[in-house]
Amino acid sequence: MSRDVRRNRAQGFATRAIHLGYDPAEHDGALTPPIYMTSTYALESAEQGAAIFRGEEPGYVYGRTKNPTQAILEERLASLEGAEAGMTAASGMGAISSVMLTLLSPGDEVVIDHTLYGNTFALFTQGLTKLGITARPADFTRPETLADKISERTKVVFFETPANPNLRVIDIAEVSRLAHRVGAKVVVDNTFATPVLQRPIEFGADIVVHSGTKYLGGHGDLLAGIVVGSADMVKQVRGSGLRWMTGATLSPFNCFLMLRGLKTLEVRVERHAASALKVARELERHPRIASISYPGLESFPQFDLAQRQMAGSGGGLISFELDGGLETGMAFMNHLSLITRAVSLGDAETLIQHPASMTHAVVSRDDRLRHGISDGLLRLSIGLENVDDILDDLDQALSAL
Ligand code: 4LM
Repeated sequence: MSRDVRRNRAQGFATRAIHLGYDPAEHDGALTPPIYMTSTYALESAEQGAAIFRGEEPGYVYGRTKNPTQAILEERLASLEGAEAGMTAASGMGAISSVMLTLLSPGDEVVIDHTLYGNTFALFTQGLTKLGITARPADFTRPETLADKISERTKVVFFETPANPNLRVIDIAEVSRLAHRVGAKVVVDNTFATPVLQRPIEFGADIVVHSGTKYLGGHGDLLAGIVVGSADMVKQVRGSGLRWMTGATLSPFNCFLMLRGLKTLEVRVERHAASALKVARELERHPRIASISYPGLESFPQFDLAQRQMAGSGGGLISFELDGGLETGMAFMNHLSLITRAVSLGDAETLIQHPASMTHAVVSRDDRLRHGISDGLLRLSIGLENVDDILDDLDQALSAL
């Protein structure tokens, strides 16, 4: 197959997720991309090595910044997100911190949505503050309140949509418009929606990050992070953030696992979302459910925005609270048998976790309550099992209360 076919960005999402960036003819016909398990590269001559180091010749010199298995994955991910270029990292936190350490300097300000994955919130409010960078949390679901927070000192505006763990949805186009008025870079964490449902760059974002540990890997067997954006931006993040600030490189073996996961990303996400909608509708009807948040339910406060921004889908996650709050929630989790008590999400297995004591334990109780993360909130990541079995397990655990 010719190289051009392997670089055809006009092809459909699933086709690119399987083929883009790889030509078997360049690898002895191997159908699956080889894992280049090497830390360093033999240079043809001292002069050639120096030229590659200077950036005057293409080529590989050392595995912390570049590897051929990584390069296939990065090109594929960039295409799926509609970006010019991509970079992989050792974890979602490695990706986010590589970006922030590239873009920010002492004295700069970051405006962040107040609902973020717990450790991301900690990076901004406890980590980067040590370097003289100020984080200003705001409620991004009400963009009109952002005018007070965004100023000439704002270099980055960061949010997740849907947000972890309560699935609030943020208007990417509107927030990007406000941020760009002061020249701030808009960085969106697209972990929950995946590029199957939402491509933030199409709505005006500058950089998209992911925890590739979740849907992109999809099988609960790897940690990974992703950064995509303009070629120039990704070059900067690779050349400083990744190369000499974090060193958070993704191993070639995990690149192979993620390339394998990507082949089924579209069918998996469609199935996760179809099952999640069924489960959300059932839970919403149940008398023991005090509140439920699922972007695909008509009762979701930002239903119209979610439909518009997420290709008419609600995604694969549901958050809810039982009557009786925390105590009932804990008992319910312990009654489950098929559904696994575990943090993380986007795996084949349906997972349930308690944000206040698990993913968001690093956030103070005051902050959590202010951000709509109540003590009793539970987060369910709908897996790929038969949906009737997921429903049966939820039903028996609710009946046992
Ligand atoms: C969890 N999340 O929620 P690594 N961005 C988002 C995330 O949900 C996460 C990360 C970044 C969970 C982990 C235990 C929206 C993580 C961080 O875990 O560093 O790949 O990604 O259950």
